[in-house]
Amino acid sequence: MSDTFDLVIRHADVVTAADRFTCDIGVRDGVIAALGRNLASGAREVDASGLLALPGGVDGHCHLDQPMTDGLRMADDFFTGTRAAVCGGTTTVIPFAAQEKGGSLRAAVDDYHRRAEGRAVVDYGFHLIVADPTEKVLREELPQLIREGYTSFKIYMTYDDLKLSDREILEVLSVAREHGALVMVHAENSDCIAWLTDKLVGQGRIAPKFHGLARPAAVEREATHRAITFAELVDVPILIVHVSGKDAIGQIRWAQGRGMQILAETCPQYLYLSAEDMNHPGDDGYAGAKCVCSPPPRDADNQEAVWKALKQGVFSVFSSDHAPFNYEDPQGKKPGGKPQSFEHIPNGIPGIETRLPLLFDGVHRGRLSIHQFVELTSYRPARLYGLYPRKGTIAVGADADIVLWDPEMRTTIRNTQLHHAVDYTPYEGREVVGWPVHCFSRGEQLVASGQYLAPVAGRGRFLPADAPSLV
Ligand code: DUC
Ligand code: ZN
Ligand code: ZN
Repeated sequence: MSDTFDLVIRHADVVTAADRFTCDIGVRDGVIAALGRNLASGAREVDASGLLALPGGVDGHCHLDQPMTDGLRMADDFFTGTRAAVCGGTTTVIPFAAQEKGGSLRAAVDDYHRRAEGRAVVDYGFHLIVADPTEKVLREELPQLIREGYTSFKIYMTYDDLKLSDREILEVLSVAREHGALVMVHAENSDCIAWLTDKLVGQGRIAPKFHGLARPAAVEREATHRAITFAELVDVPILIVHVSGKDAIGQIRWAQGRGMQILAETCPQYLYLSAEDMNHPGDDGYAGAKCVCSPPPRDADNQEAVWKALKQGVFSVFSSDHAPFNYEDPQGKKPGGKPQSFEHIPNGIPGIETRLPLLFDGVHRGRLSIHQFVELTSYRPARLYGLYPRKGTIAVGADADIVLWDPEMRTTIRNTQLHHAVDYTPYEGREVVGWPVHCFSRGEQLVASGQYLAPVAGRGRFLPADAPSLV
C-alpha cells in the first residue's frame, strides 16, 4: 500500500502565534495536509520528540545582491543569503528591488528577478524601494506593480541617492492609500546628519565610533515624528523600520495611543549591540566598522527599552536588516581597501542566520513568550506582507515550512559556522540558548541536525503578495 503522506513529523510540540498542541504533521505535495494524533504512514518520517515545531521564519527586511553605488558590493546573493537564512530557521525572505534615481521601478524589479532566479533556496517575495517618485512611477508603474503582487515598499528620509522630500513622501503615501499598499519608512533626518557629519569630519573625528554621534537618537526621533505626521495627513498606515531605541519608541507609542495605525519593526542589533561596539580598539580603532549600521546601536538603556516594547506589543515585526558587507574588502567596510572616515563605511551588518536564535534566547530568559516570538518573526510579517496563510503558521493548507527547534541547545556563535558569505559576524563569541536544528521548506528538508543539506539552488519560488493584512 502506498503511503498516505510524503512526510510525517511525529510527536511535534507545535507552537503558532496563538496555540500550542502536540500532534503529528502530515505533509503532501509540499503542503500541510493533516494535523492529528497517530496519522497514517509517510514516505519519510521524522521524530520531533523533545523539539518545538514552529512555522519557518519570515524575514521581512533583508538585503541580498542589491545593486550599490560607489563601487560597493554586497557579499551575499540570493544563493548564499537564503542558504544562511534557512540554516537560521528562516524559510521566507523579502529583500528589496531598489529603484535608482533617474531609473524605472519596473526595470529594477525585472533586474532583481534575474538575480534571484536559479539562486534562491527558499521562497522569496520582493519589497520595492521607491527612490524617484516621478509622475510615471506614481500613476503607472507603482499601481501596476501593486496589482502584480508587490504590495509593500520602502522609502528613505536620508541618503542622497535614496531620500525623498517631504512632498514626495506625501505623494507616495497617497498612492499606497489609494491602492492598498504598505509603506515602510527609514526615519532619520538627512540634513541633521549631514550637518553633524560635516562638523565631526571638520574636527578630524572620523573613526567608526563617530558614526553614532552623527546619527543621534534625536535625529531618528524627529524623522519618526514627521513620518507619523505625514501618515496622519494622508490617513494611511505606515511601518517604521529598524527602530533603535526609546526616543523613536516614544513617538510610536504616542501615535498608537492616539489610535493611529503606526506599525514598527526592530532588529537584533538594537537588543545586543551598543555604541561601544563601534568603538572597538581592534585594527587601530577601525574594527568598530563591523557594527556600523543605521540607525546606529545605542546603549544599554535603549536596549532595555526595545526589549520592553517587544514584550508590550509596540512592535509588529522583528527582522534582520541583513546588509552583507565584508570587512576585509575594498567593496565592503574598507572602501578602496583601507580604513575610511565613518561617512564612507557602508551602513549595515549581517544577521540573517542569527536573527531567530538571538531573539529565541530572549524567550529562554523570559523576555517574551514563545507565542510572541512566532508572532514577531513569522506570523505578523507573513500577514503584513501579504503571504498569510500560505506562510506564517502551521495549519492545514499552509506550506510545510516547518522548523524544529531544540529549545535548550547552547550555541556559541562563530562566523566560521555560519552560512552567509560575509567574513564576520558582529555576534562572534556570543552564547545563545535554543537553535533551529531541522528545517523544512515546502516539505523538503534543507537542514538536518544543523547540517545544511545542499538542496538545488533555485528551488526557491517567487511569492507574489496579496494585500497587506495589518492585524
Ligand atoms: N537601512 C537599511 O534598511 N538597511 C541598511 C542600512 C540602512 O540605512
Ligand atoms: Zn533603512
Ligand atoms: Zn535595511
